[in-house]
Amino acid sequence: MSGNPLPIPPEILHRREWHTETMWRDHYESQKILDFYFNSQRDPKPLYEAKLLIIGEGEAGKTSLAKKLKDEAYELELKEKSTEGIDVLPWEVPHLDGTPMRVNIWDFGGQEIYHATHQFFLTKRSLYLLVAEDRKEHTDFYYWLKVAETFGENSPLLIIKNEKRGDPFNIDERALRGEFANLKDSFSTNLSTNRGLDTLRSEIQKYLSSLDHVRENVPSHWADIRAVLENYSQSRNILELRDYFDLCRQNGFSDEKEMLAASQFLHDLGICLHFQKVRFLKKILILKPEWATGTLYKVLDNPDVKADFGRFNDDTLEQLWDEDDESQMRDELLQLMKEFALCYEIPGCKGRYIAPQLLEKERLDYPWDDSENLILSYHYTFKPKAIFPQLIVALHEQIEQNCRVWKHGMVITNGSARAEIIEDDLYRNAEIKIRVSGSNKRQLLTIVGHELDKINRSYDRLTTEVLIPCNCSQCKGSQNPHTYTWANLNRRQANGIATVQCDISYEDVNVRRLIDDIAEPQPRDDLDKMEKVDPRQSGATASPFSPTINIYNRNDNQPMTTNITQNHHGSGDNVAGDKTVNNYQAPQTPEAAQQIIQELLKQLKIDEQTTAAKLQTQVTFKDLEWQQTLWAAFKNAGPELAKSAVGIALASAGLPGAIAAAAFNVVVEGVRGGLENRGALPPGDDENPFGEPSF
Ligand SMILES: Nc1nc2c(ncn2[C@@H]2O[C@H](COP(=O)(O)OP(=O)(O)O)[C@@H](O)[C@H]2O)c(=O)[nH]1
Ligand SMILES: [Mg+2]
Repeated sequence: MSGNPLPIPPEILHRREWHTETMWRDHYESQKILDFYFNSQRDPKPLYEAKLLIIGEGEAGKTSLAKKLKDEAYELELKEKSTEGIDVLPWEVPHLDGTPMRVNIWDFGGQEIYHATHQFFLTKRSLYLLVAEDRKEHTDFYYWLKVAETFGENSPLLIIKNEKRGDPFNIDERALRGEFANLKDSFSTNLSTNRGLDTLRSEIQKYLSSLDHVRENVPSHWADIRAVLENYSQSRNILELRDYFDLCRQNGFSDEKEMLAASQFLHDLGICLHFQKVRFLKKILILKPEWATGTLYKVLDNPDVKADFGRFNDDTLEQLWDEDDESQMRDELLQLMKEFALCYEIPGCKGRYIAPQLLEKERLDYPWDDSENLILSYHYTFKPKAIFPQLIVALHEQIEQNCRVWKHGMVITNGSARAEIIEDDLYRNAEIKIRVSGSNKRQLLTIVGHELDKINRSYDRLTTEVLIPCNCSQCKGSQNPHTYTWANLNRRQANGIATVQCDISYEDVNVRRLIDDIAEPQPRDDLDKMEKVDPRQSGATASPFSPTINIYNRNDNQPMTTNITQNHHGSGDNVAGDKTVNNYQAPQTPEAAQQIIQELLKQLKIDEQTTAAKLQTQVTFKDLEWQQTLWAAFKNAGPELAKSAVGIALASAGLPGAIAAAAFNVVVEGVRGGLENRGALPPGDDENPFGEPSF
């Protein structure tokens, strides 16, 4: 259903969720889709609601513009209070079809501190206005357009040139348009004289009307509950989940699952916040997102906290969160800050916290043994400013002496291994460099790599490359070695090319050695819990810590890369293949394939009572991705390794010896049958590639 042009919002059709300990996950829940569809057919009601986001540097005139759009008679204030976090202003404007449309204007604080929450509030399917003023030269159009593109996806963007001085100013719009398809147009205005304001308003109205979801139908009881929540938000900031359920029941809902689907929908539209997957937060709906962000920024914007470079404690929170709702919700608000990676609690110091973006900028001094280091770096075409603070929060438990951390770097430890992680202060063609010393280096590198991969993947549109330094006689130990991308080394290995020439020394370097130096052989238990990564969402990221599986299309033999990821806490994930074509996933080495077979078979429910027939049924009815991956792994492992992998997996699951012996053919036939039923058997595989089954 998700590929069909149904009048169903993507929030319902295809939902991404933040899993606290893992990552974003995709959901296709057929019952929910069907319920929504039939409900909206029975009783449809278009919501006529749109979100308008105003972004740009501080002082550009964003708040003034928001107020002027609502009311052109609004008098500019000489000293407009600078926006803390986000303000949300409702604006009624007619749709081009004449129906009144409700527009929520999201006015963002421009200071860098506010960038940390962009990921959560810069939404898709919205209209973006990028406001720039003529008095300051510093509007970085590239940065803001990149931000809007990264978070807003295909949402249209208009540049508003606020000519405060009255002089026209020019930007190289042609160049920007060449790079950013989301940039639709630009307009000049002067907010103190209202020059250009009428045109601007009608253009905005036009773009808002053409957002395709604005007239989407939602079941009428969903629209009702939305209105009820809106009403409640006039008088309160928070609603307990059970009260929300009651309100839903009074408005025609009966099923709690549907109530949660509705609150997720409203969350995605930015109407309220409901973090259903976070233990502390799932029990409340935050009716005013701007209230929540405002309270968080009360802490981050506090002069004392800033002067202390981001350090604060429970007393600070008690003082700053002194209003009724704030003091009652202190635990939840703190949890929200942690959830947004805005702060972490210092290990061993209960009640003391650090907000990493406020840390000292200067690099710390510490001893470092630079012999025999493992080194690699992540290269970002565009690096959102929140990435490094997020990494600090993710790794904070391992920070050396709890204090070797600054705004752009940290040293973490694991046993006697130490890792130094430093980012450059760039956002374009930026780098995060990692070097590891001590023993068990690869293990620590893997930990860092996992966390960083996880963060990178939580951004839909990031492209990153892992760079590995050359180890030829000239580069080894050099501060400026030649580097290879991980993807390149992998392609070489997959195509049987054993060496690569160093650009500096022209020596031929062994590819396998370069790879083995960095990538840890996968620990078995880590692959236990498999998680799916949508290859479209994993971007161009190929990382040694999200071991790569190449998906070969049989016809052109072009590898498409996707990731198998694992994380060091003991969950890993497996690959989602491309469902529409006959691809199969080919793990790089027979050993990796063997490993995958064992891990996939662990997902079966096997005990002493399992018969050959039960086993075959299970395999035949497993999901397509599982089958495709297993099939590819079988072929890459080759008959001997594949057989032994099946034997090991089933025997260790407790399957009686007699069945385990025959199990290989049972599994092969089962998965082949499953693929065949779904029309997903790779061409040429109609014959059992391992010979006739002999049960
Ligand atoms: N003279 C003049 N002042 C403006 C104009 N637009 C905004 N301002 C002033 O510039 C300051 C910053 O504007 P504000 O809307 O708060 O910027 P924001 O930080 O982007 O929200 C305020 O004091 C405004 O009154 C304009 O077009 N002309
Ligand atoms: Mg403002």
